[in-house]
Amino acid sequence: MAVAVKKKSFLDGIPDAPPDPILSLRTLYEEDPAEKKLNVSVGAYRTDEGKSYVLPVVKEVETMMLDDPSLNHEYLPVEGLKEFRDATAKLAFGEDSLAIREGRCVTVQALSGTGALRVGLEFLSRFYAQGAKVYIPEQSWPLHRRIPPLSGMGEVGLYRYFNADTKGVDFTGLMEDISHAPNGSIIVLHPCAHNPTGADLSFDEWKRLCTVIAEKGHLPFFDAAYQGFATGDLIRDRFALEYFASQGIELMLSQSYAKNMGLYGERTGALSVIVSDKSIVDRVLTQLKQVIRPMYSSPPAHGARIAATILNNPVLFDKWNGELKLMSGRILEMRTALKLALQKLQTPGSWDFLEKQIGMFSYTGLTGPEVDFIQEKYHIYMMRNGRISMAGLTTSTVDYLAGAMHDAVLNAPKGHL
Ligand code: KET
Repeated sequence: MAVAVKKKSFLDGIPDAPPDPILSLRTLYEEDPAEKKLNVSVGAYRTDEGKSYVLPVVKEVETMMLDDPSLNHEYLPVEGLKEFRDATAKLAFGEDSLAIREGRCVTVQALSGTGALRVGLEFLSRFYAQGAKVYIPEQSWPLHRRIPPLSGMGEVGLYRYFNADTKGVDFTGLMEDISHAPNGSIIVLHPCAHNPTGADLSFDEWKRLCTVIAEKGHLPFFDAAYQGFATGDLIRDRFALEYFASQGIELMLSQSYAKNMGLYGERTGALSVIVSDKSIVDRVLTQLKQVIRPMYSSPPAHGARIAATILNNPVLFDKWNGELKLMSGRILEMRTALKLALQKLQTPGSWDFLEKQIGMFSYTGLTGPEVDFIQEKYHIYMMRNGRISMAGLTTSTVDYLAGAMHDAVLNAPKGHL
């Protein structure tokens, strides 16, 4: 017999949590009974048939793994799979990276990019100068704003990033803000395929930024979620990482294999810390393990094994490169197709920028009311800041999206709310 309940639930006053600006759209899309609908919200690659995609090279490795008697389901160490940790640092900083050769780079496996950011920021909250602020671009992935306070780093500061007129990087504004931030601030940077704007710094701008960061004693924290997805070239896309590391600067890096290997749900990623002095490295590693162990104990093995196999085998690595070129190439085709479709409709505005933006997303400039209008009338789901995942678009859906955008630009309520 149940005991008599005398009081209300201790959760009685629990408020509703605000919906996630990206992930909630998937639920809305799935629940939408409309026959014609489209989801271009989350940054996940789809084939031209609109299907999610397992990279052939990943499938090949998984097939090999099935028959590999040496594999088991034991725990990985707290810091993750050694073969993966070593290879992922080289992918980011280069095979010949001085920092790696000098033993100044510490890498731990993490729960994909998000987990790496979280572990990295918790680590900084314990050991970085008290009161230092984390700066993120004014336009950024929403979790960049949320993770630092939850990790004990306080509210973030913002630096200017995007020029809405040129649809490119506001490099003057960015440099001003980074040089006015208090010395020793933590600067979150997207090394390529900036999310959501698709606007990246040029190589020359990265070099100039590196000089200012060094002069100010800032700590750059790179978030690399799209290596290989910006240009299709893993080496070109790591320019900023390789360059900063080569300048002897201390830095942090989160890496994700969600997009570039399509390992979204396998939570495959890494956190690296480059320090100036080799003698600190062991202590950094033990303290990173102290952050990880009570958080989730140890990372998942499957994705790390796949990534390690691909990264360490030249034949598989080449196949992966080819597949990255195909994926990023399809995204480029969608950019051109959307631009042409809008131009054909004579939608007001210039749409050339769609081709200039880089990576998975287009930052269309559509306003909140225009996005709402499109969602309501056309059942097309995109982020309310006007971000579209180009990877979610297909040859057969481009015209539908262009038509909806055209209608919205002409007929949606004006304003920015
Ligand atoms: N950093 C950036 C810049 C990023 O866009 C994402 C994911 C991540 C990190 C984290 O990815 P992870 O799956 O933890 O490795 N962005 C897409 C998905 C998401 O929001 O979770 C997105 O912007 O749609």
